Amino acid sequence: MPDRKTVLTCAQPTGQLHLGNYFGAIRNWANMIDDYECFFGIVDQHAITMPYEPAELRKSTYRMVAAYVACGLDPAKCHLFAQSHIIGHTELAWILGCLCPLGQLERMTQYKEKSQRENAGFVGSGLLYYPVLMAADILLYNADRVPVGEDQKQHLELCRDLAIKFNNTYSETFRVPSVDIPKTGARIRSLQDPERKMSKSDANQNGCVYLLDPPAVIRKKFKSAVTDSGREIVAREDKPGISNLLNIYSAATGRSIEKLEAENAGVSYGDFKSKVAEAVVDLLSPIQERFEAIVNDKDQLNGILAEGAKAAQKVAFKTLSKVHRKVGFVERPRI
Ligand code: ATP
Ligand code: LTN
Repeated sequence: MPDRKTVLTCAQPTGQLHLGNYFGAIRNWANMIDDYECFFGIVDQHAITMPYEPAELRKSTYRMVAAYVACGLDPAKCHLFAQSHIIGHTELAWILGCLCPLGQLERMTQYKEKSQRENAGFVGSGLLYYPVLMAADILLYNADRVPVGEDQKQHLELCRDLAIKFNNTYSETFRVPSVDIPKTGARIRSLQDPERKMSKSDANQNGCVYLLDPPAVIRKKFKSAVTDSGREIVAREDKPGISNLLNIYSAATGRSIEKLEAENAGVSYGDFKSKVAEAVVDLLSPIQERFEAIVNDKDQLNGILAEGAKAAQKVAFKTLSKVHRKVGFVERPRI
């Protein structure tokens, strides 16, 4: 279908996916694969901007492909690719970087945070250049929609600035992507501290439910979830714990919060937490089964990445040769 609009989004192959990632991002992406030409990049080149273990990166990349497929990103309907497989991301980043004011990169929140967090005192230039590479990821595919979380807003704005600057400096080349931050979509909070978002970097790991947690661990985490004073099961501002549990219950079952409130009137907090845990176990079981069935099948995972790379490279080469022409590079010889 050539006239379908393009969706592109990427994630770093670091850490394990959790319920927040699933409800807030991956499940929404899975809902787009029938209507859009979707490219989902696993950005391994971004992942080396912070200290890391090569063997771990390789393993995480494969696990991420397996997890995405298990979560419904059907490789027959979308393109899953590894950033490092595609010629064009770093090439375009170089060109965009030559248009990007240094000061704008130095002012990026993520750069400031991560460069200060770096305890060894070493800050690689890649960390500063990260947002330019991200702009290249997006512009290379002329994406119509780039679904990202709120934390990526500043990076997306830089991408827009660079697209506009390129178009003005040379001539109309890039589609300027809109900032596409879903307002809806469950914002899942930590089970231990519902004032904060569920996050893999949470100091209290009991607050974070991973997609691959065994049922016993999921039940334990929900059992120890903090609730609020009182006994009512209602979503209300002064009841952040119960509101979060209702939110998770609703996201896991597809039933509305109102319906769940009505159904659970009079149920004790303890029993309610067990019900939510069971709903999450039921939701995650088939995902975990699909993950286990594929994660050790290297041939299949490599095949998925090869298919993704083929589709992505086709688009990338097209954009890259156009960009090379516009900036005045001479025609590439056939070699
Ligand atoms: P970190 O633990 O380092 O903060 P993270 O767990 O927030 O990372 P990211 O890799 O930054 O995960 O996010 C991947 C995607 O998941 C983003 O689109 C982000 O908006 C979404 N996401 C992350 N946490 C939540 C959450 N608690 N609720 C809803 N969406 C979330
Ligand atoms: N910086 C993003 C990951 C990312 C991305 C992208 C997202 C890299 N390139 C292009 C969307 C489009 C993050 O850390 N979540």
